[in-house]
Amino acid sequence: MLLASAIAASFRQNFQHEPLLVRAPGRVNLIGEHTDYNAGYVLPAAVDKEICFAVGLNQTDTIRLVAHDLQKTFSVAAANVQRSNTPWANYLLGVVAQFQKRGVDVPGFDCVFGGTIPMGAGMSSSAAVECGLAFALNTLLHTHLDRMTLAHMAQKAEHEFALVQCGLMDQFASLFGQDGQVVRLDCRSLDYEYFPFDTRAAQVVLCNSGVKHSLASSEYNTRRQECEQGVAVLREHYPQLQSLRDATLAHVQTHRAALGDVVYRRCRYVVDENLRVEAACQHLLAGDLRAFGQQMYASHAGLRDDYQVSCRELDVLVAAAQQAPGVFGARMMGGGFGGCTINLVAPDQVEQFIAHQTAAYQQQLGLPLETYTATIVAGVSALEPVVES
Ligand code: GAF
Repeated sequence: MLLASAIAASFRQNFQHEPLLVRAPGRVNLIGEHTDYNAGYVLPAAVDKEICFAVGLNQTDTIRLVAHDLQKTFSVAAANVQRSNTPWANYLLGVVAQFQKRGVDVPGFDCVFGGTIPMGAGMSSSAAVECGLAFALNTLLHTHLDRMTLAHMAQKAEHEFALVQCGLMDQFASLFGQDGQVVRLDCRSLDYEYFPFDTRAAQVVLCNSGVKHSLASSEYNTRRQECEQGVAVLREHYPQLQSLRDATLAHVQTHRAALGDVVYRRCRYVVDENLRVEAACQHLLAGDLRAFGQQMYASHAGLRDDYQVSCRELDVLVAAAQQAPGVFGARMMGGGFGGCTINLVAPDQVEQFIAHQTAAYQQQLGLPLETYTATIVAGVSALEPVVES
């Protein structure tokens, strides 16, 4: 509530009226990486690193935004919302544009936002920003859009204003998270299923490499194109194949030469990773965290060797985790090229694990390590008004 109080206070100070308060969580992903835009499976959860919003209509034609953490402001006429040169504002403007595209007349509003999701850590701070504002506007403008529609609008905002051709996972996780549950999403049918995650058996610990490579978004878009190339080649032989979700290992191996080495590897990774999500969910249901963890290590190897989105720092952290006490599994998480590793650790070994990882990172790369123990929480919600004392 401390964060919400600070954001509410900043709103009142800047704008002298009462806001709606909304919280939007970041996410972890246990397994199923780069599968969402291939119509495959993902297994994310919303976590207790959040962005808090204070938003209120201001009876003018102007949208006024305050990035609390950056101490920056931005304003624009509501009738003139377009992609700007201010990256942080684009996530919000992109959401406004989606409402406008649906024919909603968005009036002037004020918004202060800030939070605890580390930037560039692969925990989807951008999706939380998009989803939080989408939820707030949906409430204030009485547009009654359902959460799946809001998730798609937030994803489109990312495509059109941040220029990253992301899948739906991050926005879905931020909006559909449930306390203590991970959720498997079928990114084609949009069916989803919650699985209880027993924190007495394992804790989710994130190791932040502190690395954010500038090529992350360009390489992300390239991976997406490579997958599409793979689909185009395979479809010549299997006309019913819509996406890599429909491909089998036999398909990609049979047409390896036509795919070419790079695209072949990308396809192989996606096919394997979808199988791993299925297997991992069975292990989770059976309470077999060791077997679940083996799928995580295999996922990391695929991301490193076939999909080629890892980096030295992430590889060092995963290799160190394999030697650490009490670890069931570890892998890089999110788009790649930096950010966090996700680790499943026996609760009574978390302290030793963190000490082990910190020492290994320092010894091998001379770098400091930030770690977070994540709690799985509910998705985006409104908060009770914070009364000033
Ligand atoms: C990023 C994207 F935003 C997601 O849609 C997903 O593709 C992920 O990278 C990789 O699994 O977080």
